[in-house]
Amino acid sequence: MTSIEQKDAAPRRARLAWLIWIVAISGALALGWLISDLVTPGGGALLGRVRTMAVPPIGGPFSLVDATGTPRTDAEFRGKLMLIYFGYTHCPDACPTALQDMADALAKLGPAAEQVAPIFITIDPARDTVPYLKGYAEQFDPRFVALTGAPEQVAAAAKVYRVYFRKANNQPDYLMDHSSIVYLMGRDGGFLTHFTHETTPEQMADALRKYLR
Ligand SMILES: [Cu+2]
Repeated sequence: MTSIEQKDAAPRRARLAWLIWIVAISGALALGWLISDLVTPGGGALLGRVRTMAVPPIGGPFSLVDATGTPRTDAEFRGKLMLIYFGYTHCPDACPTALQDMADALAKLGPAAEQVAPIFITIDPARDTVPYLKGYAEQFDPRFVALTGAPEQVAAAAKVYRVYFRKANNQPDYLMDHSSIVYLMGRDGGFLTHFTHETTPEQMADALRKYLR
């Protein structure tokens, strides 16, 4: 060790001690802030901000075509609850089950079901053209609005609902891999809750009743 390095050692130790001190103080302040935020009635502003950042909104605009060939957008459903499912008509299992559950839930609501718009959006527009779509969702409930569109329109709708879909293979009678979630959207179009295959029609109806007038 040279004499110059020895001279530097003492100030360096002092700087290090100072740095540790600053880090410790900052950490304590941050922890105090977080704790005071957490004990704030209603959850705390910081926690709310973190939650908002972690969960971007589900849903948004779509511009599609129904089974009669009429253009339809999300905007026309304002004032109603939207019960939305993305699937495809050739689906052997998940889609028929989900659509039947939705229909059964609506049936349990009786006349109040008119406040709910059940919507089926295909993620297989290549096969689910307007004429093909006609009659499919109606089998489950005649109130179903079945929607298709150009591949880009369908992809855009699926994207805002964060629905994953992909061709499972390249056979002529291919299957689609897709997320299978029933979304309940509010009268303002905002996300309220979602249902999975674990949800029974009774549970779905109970959840819907909370938002009925
Ligand atoms: Cu399916």
